[in-house]
Amino acid sequence: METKNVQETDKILPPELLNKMNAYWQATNYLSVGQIYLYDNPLLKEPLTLEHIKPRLLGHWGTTPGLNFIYVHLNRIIKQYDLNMNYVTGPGHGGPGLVANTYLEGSYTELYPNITQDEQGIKKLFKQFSFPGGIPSHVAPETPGSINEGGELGYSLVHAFGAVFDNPDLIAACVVGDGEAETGALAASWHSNKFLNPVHDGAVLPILHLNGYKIANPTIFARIPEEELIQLFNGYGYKVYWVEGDEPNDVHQQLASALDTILIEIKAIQTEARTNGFTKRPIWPMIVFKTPKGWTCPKIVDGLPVEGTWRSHQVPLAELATKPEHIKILEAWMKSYQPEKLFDEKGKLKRELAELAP
Ligand SMILES: Cc1ncc(C[n+]2csc(CCOP(=O)(O)OP(=O)(O)O)c2C)c(N)n1
Repeated sequence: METKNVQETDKILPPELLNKMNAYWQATNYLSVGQIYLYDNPLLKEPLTLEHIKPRLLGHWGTTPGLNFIYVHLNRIIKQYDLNMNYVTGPGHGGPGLVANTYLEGSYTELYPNITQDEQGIKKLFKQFSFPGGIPSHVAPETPGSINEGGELGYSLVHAFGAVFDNPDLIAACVVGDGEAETGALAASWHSNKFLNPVHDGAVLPILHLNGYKIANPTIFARIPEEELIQLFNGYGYKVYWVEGDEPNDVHQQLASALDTILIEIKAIQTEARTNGFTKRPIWPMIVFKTPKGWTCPKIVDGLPVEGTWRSHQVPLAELATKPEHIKILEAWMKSYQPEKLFDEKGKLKRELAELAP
């Protein structure tokens, strides 16, 4: 069977880099939660109260920590290997994550100078999200670097292939939601690899985000046996790298290891075809990224599981106005990312973390 399990591979991230990448992920998660909920008190310097919270909550948390996790890893390989890479987001409803990343890397402030890299800027970043006169809850044209708007699921993979045709140096990393994968358009798009010529086209790296749920229902890919899923992708012409877990450091090592191996494989496919000619369609690598939906949000609220379930899809704590005890849960959730270790006293991302972005 064409699969490679990376769970037992060597730990390739040195401890210092691992810690920084995890902190960067926490910063993106902090800013994502803040965008969904906060109207004021952006760095939680005061105890959180209802006045600091938006009256109408709208956004999608569930997909966001996974998108953020992948983003920090792509940042590493772009920097380390000087790659020409773009990030295609199938779950475009994970808008807070993409906005958080473009803010932390500086492009947001470059385009919108009023959203400064300090506490005031973070406050505005939070307030504008899904707010009258502000920005949409999905990745949208106004998100820096965004080429097309999310909203209708199903077109990520075909766009990723379209981006690399006749673009030999580009790698399009494409996150596909397991719910999105059930749309007709996406289900057909796996076959786009049949049209890819490794001599004059670039490469697509599909990353199936297997977080188990589509809004309130389980996904088919999460309910069939793993072996069957791997065989399905083998049949589509892919070699599957399986990355799975809920312990961040372990998943960081797995994903880093998979990405390093995959880059070598892509390079080898391209070098072979570009040296000796395109004689046989290659088997391209892809990743299955199996992590909990809503990863790092409260595990249980009012006795019901939230992290790792469909309850985390949109706004995990949606009744803050009527349940004051939930405000404490939200505060503890946001503080679990330790914002004081991520941002300096003025609210700027610490330099050693900012250096991670390309
Ligand atoms: C074509 C289409 N059908 C339905 C929806 C409504 N919708 C928004 S998010 C979502 C679930 C997506 O699940 P998945 O792709 O697995 O993303 P994630 O679980 O990571 O949020 C659905 C069905 C949509 N946006 N587009």
